Amino acid sequence: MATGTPTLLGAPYDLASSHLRGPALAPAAIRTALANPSSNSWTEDLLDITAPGVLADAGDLTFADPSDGAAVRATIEAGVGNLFDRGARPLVLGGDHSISYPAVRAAAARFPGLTVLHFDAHSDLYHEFEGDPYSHACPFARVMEEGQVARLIQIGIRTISAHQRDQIKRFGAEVHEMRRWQGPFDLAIDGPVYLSLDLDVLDPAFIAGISHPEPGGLSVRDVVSMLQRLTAPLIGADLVELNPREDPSPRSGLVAAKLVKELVAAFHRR
Ligand SMILES: [Mn+2]
Repeated sequence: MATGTPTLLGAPYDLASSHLRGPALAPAAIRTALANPSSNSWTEDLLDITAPGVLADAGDLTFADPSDGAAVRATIEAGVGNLFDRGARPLVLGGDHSISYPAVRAAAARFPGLTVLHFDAHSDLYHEFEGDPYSHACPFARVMEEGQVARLIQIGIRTISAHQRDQIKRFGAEVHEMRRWQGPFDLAIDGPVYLSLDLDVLDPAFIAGISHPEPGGLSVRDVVSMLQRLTAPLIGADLVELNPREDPSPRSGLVAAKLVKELVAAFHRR
């Protein structure tokens, strides 16, 4: 099941962002960072991501009319579904976090019993945000309403409101709040996993190029360690919310690229 080549797919879309534009620039910035000679192409457990069969790149999705959110979501769901149907394992580069709803839909339709493993400062479970049910603050509410996902596990959360607390209960989300963080741990997950990684799970000390910096977060090493301890079969993933406009240096892109590399390693572990 979880054997296809991890394959990058850019979703350069940020019109569902509630605060700042910029994540549409992220797929290009992450590819540039992956090729930056400041580092090499090896993961920490000695996988060369430029070797044949380790990581493919399907390029970026194109959105004929980015102002048509329904069409954008349909394009993402079809593009991710197409990769699954070709036997690949998509690694979607957002984009803002709204892209995860259509991406998870494509995954859940093909993998019964799917667990969504979600790293984020935010639960992204708003029923609607500023009138938009497809805002980047809402993707996991839409996912859970459809009942196609077995488990939603959230890690790094530190912005729960009363409404989101109610949504967490309503959907049975398993939330590992940042206030109780005691270091990286093993996750017991049976069955296929889709991993959604919002870069703002990181403490702003580690990354400037994000739209919603939330103090009190994880270190890069914490996230890398969680990825390295993941043994459940990964069938797909996304990495979202890099905002290159918020960091004129290459450093935030390099953080994203580091996490892409360790995600690729996690894909190959099973
Ligand atoms: Mn977030």
